[in-house]
Amino acid sequence: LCHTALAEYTKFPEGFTFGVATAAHQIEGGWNENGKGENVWDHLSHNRPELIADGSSGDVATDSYHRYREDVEELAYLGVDFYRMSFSWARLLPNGRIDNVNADGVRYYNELLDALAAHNIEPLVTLFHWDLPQALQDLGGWANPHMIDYFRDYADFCYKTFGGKIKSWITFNEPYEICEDAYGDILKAPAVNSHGVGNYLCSDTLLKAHAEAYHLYNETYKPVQDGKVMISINSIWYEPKDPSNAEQVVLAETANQFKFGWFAHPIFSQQGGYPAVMIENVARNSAAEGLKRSRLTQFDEYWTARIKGTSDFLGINHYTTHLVTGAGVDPGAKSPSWLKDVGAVVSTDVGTDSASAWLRVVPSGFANLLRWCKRSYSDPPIYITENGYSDRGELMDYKRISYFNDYLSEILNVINDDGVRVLGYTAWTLMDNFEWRAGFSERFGLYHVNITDPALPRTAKLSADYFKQLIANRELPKENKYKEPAITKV
Ligand code: GBH
Repeated sequence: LCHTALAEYTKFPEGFTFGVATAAHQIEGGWNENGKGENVWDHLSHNRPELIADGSSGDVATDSYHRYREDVEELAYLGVDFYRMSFSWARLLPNGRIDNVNADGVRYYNELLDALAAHNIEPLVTLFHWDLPQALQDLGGWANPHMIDYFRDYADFCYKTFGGKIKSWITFNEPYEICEDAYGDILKAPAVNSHGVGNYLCSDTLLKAHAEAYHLYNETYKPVQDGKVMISINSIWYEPKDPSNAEQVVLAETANQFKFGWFAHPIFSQQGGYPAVMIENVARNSAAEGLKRSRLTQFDEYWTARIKGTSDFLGINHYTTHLVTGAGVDPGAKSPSWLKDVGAVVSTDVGTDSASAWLRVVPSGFANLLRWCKRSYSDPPIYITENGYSDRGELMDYKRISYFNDYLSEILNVINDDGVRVLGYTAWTLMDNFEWRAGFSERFGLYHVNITDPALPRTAKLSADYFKQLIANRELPKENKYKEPAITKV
């Protein structure tokens, strides 16, 4: 696999937009300042610090609660069209409910949105990027169906309060990670670890909550505010280890239906509801376990219709590709579990590496994913809402640049060769930040942040320069002046 060949296409189409992303809990800090309530990540990092690689937390993070003006200066320097950010639910509504509004939270986001507007940077705001108010978690969080109402109320509050300044909304960031990693495992807060059960209770509630927030905007706010609402779904794209092995080909498709299709199929497919193979596998395993009902609740007619079509764009977060190596129960699968329900053995032994064990560099997988989305979901308009590479924070981050360049080149290939409608691209992330359970040990930023200096100074990496040029020219660099200098042997 050679990814350094000169790109066939270099120019981005007219109207294609570029941005960078962050998430509130990863950058804001100020975790208990001026009325903010505790969220599930505050709770996890304070009560189970052993679960965070470097024992760190989001207490201070990159201190964007105080330093947001610096962030906006960096965004202006990069020349981005838009900034993808998220609201901290517990900063706005400390107990999660609308009977207790934190005025300081409203002030903070208004100032940030005004600073963006002053630089002509469009906000793209995510309502939920994983930081659930702990008060709602105490009631069961996303496993509690009443969350549909709490989320709709929160969305309503945000549309009403900030909707005049925001034209693009994302309801949920990465529903798979919310349900599987946080309820079906301990990889994300609140680390419920109800594998094979809590994960599916979560998806039932989350998809309904998403649909309600979408319909609310469409009916009540869109006529006045004229904006769009979407969801961002993460894909680990699965490919057969041996493409000539028919069983592996089928299983890779099954894995993609379980991973991306779990949330995309109910919203973007013609039929709606969960993918057939998911319904089948979970029902079969549930019966074998002696259960009376499938662990995966199906949507009835009302909800199938109500969830279908509730996203103006398909938001895709994409980082990596993994392999399916055969049938059976993956050695890492708990019982019961999502992975056991998939029924495939998976491997990360593909491409080149990064600082994150899960993140392998496989640009061709990105193109395959995008073509698959076009085929599976009737050619939806697509925004790439995250894409990025981790290292240990080097300033001369040649590998990040080559990752961006190769992945962007695949976007151009599918736009030009396959007519995939990719409308915009978002780099993850503006600056090194609190990388969840990895703490600050894995870094994805265009800007370096020195977390040992209390002033938390930000320094542009070489990739910031690359991204700035890319946006200014709307074109991949013809000659790669960002290539790592060859090491001369003496
Ligand atoms: C995104 O998740 C998030 O939206 C963003 O907040 C985050 O900072 C960024 O990517 C970089 O990670 O190693 O076994 O713990 C990407 C999806 C979810 C993929 C967690 C890797 C970790 C599995 N990621 N998963 S494990």
